[in-house]
Amino acid sequence: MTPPPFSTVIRTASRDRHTEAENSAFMGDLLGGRLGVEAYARYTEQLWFVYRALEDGARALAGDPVAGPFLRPELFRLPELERDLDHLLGAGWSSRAVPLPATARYADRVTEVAGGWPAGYVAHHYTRYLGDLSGGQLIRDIAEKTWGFRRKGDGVRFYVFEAIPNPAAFKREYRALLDDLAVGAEERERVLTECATAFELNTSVFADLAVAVTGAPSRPGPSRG
Ligand code: 1FH
Repeated sequence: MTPPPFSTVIRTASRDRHTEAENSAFMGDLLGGRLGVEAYARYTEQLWFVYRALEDGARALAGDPVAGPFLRPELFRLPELERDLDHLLGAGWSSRAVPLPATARYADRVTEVAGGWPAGYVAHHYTRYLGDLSGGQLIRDIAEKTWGFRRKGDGVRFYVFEAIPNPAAFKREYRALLDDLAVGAEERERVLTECATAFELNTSVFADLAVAVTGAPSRPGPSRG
């Protein structure tokens, strides 16, 4: 029996934690239109810390045999996030931006693996960028309708991959890179664990955001199966 390709293994292994993140109360409230644009701005600000770590890490890993093939410039989000934040928070936002505790832990972990464990970095890269290319499009659609951003304009540029005209084809190529990840079986297991950590860190950021934005701890979200 041929084992399933690693892209399938990683996807299956992440499924439950994906549902958990998707059902976080903060995201439900945000996308259900129950929170104001300040909450969306705060969320976007937190993403900036995460992508700064991811993309500073990418620079450090260029040419690495394991992580190098994943570092496609068309994925980089930092310039788009910065334009969105100029719009959402006004000029000078970067001197006022503060990472929530979970965001700081998340960014620190990304920086740590970027500096010492390329395959671990790939786990974080996959969790964010493949997610952005998938569910991110739904988030953009709702954000445009809820807070009136211009279609694909300032405020939602983070979700627009101008240099990826065909996300489905891009994701296929990306999964092929995962299948060929240049590490052995034991390290692949550790990559799965790091992926779970990446999802948990995202869920923790949402929990911190719930407190920061609504003052109330995150209650369990509605189960959507
Ligand atoms: Fe997602 N995601 N995701 N997602 N997602 C899909 C695939 C991935 C949402 C929908 C989808 C997050 C959030 C949300 C990943 C990571 C993350 C797909 C495509 C859909 C429809 C499934 C398919 O191809 O069959 C929605 C809706 C979300 C918010 C409400 C967050 C938690 C990301 C992690 C950081 C990844 C890695 C994939 C690719 C799987 C694969 O291997 O194909 C989300 C939740 C965003 C809460 C913000 C807040």
